[in-house]
Amino acid sequence: MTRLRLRASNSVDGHYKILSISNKMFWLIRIFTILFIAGLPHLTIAHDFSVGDINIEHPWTRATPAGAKVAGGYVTIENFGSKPDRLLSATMEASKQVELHEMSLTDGVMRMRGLPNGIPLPAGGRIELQPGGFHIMFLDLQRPLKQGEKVGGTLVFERAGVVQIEFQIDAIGSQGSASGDHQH
Ligand SMILES: [Cu+2]
Repeated sequence: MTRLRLRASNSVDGHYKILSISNKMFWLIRIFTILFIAGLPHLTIAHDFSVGDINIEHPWTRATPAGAKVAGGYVTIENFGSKPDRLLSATMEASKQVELHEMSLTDGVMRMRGLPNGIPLPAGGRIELQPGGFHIMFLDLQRPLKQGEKVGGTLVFERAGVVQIEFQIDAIGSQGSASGDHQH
């Protein structure tokens, strides 16, 4: 009875308007659900690159606010070879200057130092560049990095040579899978 009265008190137009909105919402939700599920592999399965015996897993950095000049880059690198290698340097399209750095906690103070000799990569070994530890340092950003975009770059290895990669831009404040912070 209540429903009948409600319908009777609404104009036919009003009733259909409500229906059509909820139909649109229904389709929007369906489309977003499909897009979300379709997008999941990209979110959960890292993007990988390789060169020779070296596998490069999920290079990423953070979105930056307008005017920011520096950012840290992170990646996991595995050496499947029987000989040691070394990450010598890196480049990134949006930064004129890029260095390899290490953050470490010394006497309760986080310190950062440049690694002009690169980062050693033992045979069969794995190094993780992550917030609070080894990282790639973008020192002269030419533009803000936007969440969701991918920015090209390279990693240069002593043995394996140069490999083209893409840095995925995650949210401002993202910590990746690691804990600790990287303040600049
Ligand atoms: Cu740094």
